[in-house]
Amino acid sequence: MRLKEEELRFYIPEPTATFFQAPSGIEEQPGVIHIVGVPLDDTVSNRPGTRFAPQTLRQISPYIEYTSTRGNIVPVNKVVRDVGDIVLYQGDIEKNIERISKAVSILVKQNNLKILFIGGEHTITYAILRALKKRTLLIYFDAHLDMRDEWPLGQKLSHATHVRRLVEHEKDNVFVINIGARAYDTEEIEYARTQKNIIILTHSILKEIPPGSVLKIVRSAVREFDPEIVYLSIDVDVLDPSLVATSNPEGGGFSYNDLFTLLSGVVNIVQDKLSMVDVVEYNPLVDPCYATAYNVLRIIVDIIDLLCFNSLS
Ligand SMILES: [Mn+2]
Repeated sequence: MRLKEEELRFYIPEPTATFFQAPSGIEEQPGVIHIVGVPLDDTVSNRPGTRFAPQTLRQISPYIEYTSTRGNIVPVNKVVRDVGDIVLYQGDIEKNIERISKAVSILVKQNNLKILFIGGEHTITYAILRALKKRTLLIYFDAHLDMRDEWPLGQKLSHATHVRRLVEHEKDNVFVINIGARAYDTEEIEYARTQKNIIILTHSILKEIPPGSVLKIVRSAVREFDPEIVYLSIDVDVLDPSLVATSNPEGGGFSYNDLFTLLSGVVNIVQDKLSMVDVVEYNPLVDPCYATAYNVLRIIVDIIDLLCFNSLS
């Protein structure tokens, strides 16, 4: 690897086990997806435990079949490299945001590196995007808007406020699309509706319009905003709580098929500019017998398939 390995390894030590038992490290080949665990769990207001997600998913990952929802068998050894988990200082959110941003800025010195981040709580998205310093379109699947001004009251930066902080900080340099929100309060939805660089496609809107119309909205936002990069974030609580255990579950969510239809459509639209994705908020501590980890791993296999299959065929 051309990166300064020593500099990177201060933040991300070599993993002892790897996702899908794929090789560790960094490989600058087109089509290779680098997995980075970000076990941030500092501001979770309901049920803590997301910090254990990267390790748990890594341990279970060799036992699944790598067949994607599209029916492709993903050659994980060829297309996946596990970089490891960013070491964080439990309980120190400011310091941890800084450490995540620093690790990401070292990684992105390498042009066009494709990275799949595994959270951790959703606040990792804020830390990662702050490091990119590019005109960015953020598309996030989430049961929540994460646009409160403070949550809990008095706390400015948390899993429930990070998208608002991002918009405030990056201003015209960021455009945000939420897909699937079904749990929000008056203050945050009013905020979202009054910002020119935010589109919200709530769960109730999605019930009224077909997936093709949703994708049309995404396509025209991409055309009008013309981002340098697109960043995709999947908060797994967009799925119904019967399908995945999370820190902040909300009833009445997406089926896997609902998610996959929109996810694959979005990736298809933004593919050229998409090099980073995160999957956040899975919580193994509320997942007895790891019954729902397999749905999170399916999301991960599907993303790898969607991101790299074109370059393999
Ligand atoms: Mn979220």
